Amino acid sequence: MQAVAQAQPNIALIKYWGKRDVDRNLPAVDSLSVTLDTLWTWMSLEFDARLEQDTLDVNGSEAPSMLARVSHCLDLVVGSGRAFARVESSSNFPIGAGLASSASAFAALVVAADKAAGSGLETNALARLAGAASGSAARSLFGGFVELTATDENIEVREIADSASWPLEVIIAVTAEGPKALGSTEAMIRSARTSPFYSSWLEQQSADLEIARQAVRQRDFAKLAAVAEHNCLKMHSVMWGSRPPIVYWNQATLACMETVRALQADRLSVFFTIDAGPQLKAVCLPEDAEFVRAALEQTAGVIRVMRSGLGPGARLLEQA
Ligand code: 2P0
Repeated sequence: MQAVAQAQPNIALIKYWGKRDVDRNLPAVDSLSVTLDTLWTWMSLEFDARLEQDTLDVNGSEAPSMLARVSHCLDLVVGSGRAFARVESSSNFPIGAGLASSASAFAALVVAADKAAGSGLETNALARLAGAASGSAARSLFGGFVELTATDENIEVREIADSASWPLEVIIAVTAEGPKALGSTEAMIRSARTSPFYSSWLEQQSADLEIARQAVRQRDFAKLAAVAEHNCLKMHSVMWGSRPPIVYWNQATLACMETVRALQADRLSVFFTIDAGPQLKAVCLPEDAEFVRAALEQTAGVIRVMRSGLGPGARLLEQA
């Protein structure tokens, strides 16, 4: 009745933005991501018949605002007639700030719940349950390069290349540490309702995804860089065109983009991507990673940088 799991966040190179079914949280578009290794969330879970309700601790403090989402996810994995659970999570990176903390949290949660309840679900079934809680969490069930495809019925998630087969590095420039003002779910719904660019976003996604898939297959860094930056800026254009506008960037985000442009002019193999928050993620080849890290660290407004390789999907941890 007890289990501990670990999962890492993932960074989308071809982005998920928009929902085809808000109630079931089914993405409107397919996406492609890389799973990280040095950033993690640990999730410890125990079902206990003596509890009168679920309890949730995040990094050592009670987190009542997130409890309903966690309880709903447990109902989906185990069934609503389950015993209540004591859930404790800890992460070694900021939560709610555009660093995909919900992805690693819900991926770890479904793995721990499945084990503690003895459900024995397959990875794709767990990915679907994690995705119902947070769309991007489905991708953190898998490692390396991960593709998520969505239909009106469901999602399919698969690893298209493992982390060792193309060991890219990701440098994360943290430019603000507080939680973001507008959550992704609300922002996606607003984009779909009000952005004049939303329909073209939907139309072009499969073409972007095909180019990215080929780039991964061919280990073609320049090709991946071009399509990933294009897809990222297109997603943010959809947000900027929404009413009221959704702008997650700050001055330091733009300064980091200029740093990446300067590194590219110096022929380093690096590109940027930015999610629903002000942090910039630079993806690069391992031989350039230290230069990229140092340049971003020296960029005006950067609070700190984190460096990660690519890693495995969510998994159980041995218990002490
Ligand atoms: C992604 N993002 O593909 C995109 C790019 C942010 C920008 O998935 O509404 O927490 O809970 O399904 O997964 C962040 O949103 O959204 C996200 P919900 P989620 O990584």
